Amino acid sequence: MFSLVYGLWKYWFRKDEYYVMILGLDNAGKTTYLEKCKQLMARGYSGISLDRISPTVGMNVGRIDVSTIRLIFWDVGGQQDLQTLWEKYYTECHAIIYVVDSSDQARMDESLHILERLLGSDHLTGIPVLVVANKRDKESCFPSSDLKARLSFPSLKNRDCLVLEASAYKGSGIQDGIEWLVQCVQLNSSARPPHLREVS
Ligand code: G3D
Ligand code: MG
Repeated sequence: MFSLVYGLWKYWFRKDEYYVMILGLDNAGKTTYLEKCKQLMARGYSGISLDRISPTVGMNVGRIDVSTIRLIFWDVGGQQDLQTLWEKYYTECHAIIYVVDSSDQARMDESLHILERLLGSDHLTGIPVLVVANKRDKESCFPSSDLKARLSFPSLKNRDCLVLEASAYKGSGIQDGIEWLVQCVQLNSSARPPHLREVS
């Protein structure tokens, strides 16, 4: 009897874990985005001042519970020498958040080229991608319609993709994106099943 009740308890309280990579060029706002996500959506997390975030060396990990599922975020540094690390995580990840600095027209080509190349990986076939047009609070932004118009490359076909304007700094456009992502990873779970985290 005890083992039956214990088994049910574990079943009810287990969480499906999905891994989400936060990628993009250095300075796009990835770490600020992750920090703001946690501040807005992680229960009991008070957070740090966004002005204290320094360039990422290696990787930051964050965690958010949304109803019965847990999202584990990997914010991997975007500097050129760190981009080679990204592919080590492709086989494990369930979704990608790709952050673009929409106030940096000069690096838009470079950013989109990298997005196209990474989505061309066989290990990421069908994986949903949320493209975050970040820093919308800045006056010097290019319109996100420019970005959308350029997102027509073949590796974006046959996957869920959403372009969303956001300001990681102000916190706008963050929750909508995460809620969309939650739906996508669940819909895609037969192709890429979650990891099950049992309560011990
Ligand atoms: P990264 O992790 O992609 O390398 P960071 O980027 O999160 O470290 O952010 C790089 C810089 O962009 C930081 O400024 C950060 O405050 C700023 N930033 C991030 N998101 C936004 C945003 O939505 N709006 C504005 N205005 N700035 C943002 P510093 O000055 O510390 O380099
Ligand atoms: Mg960073």
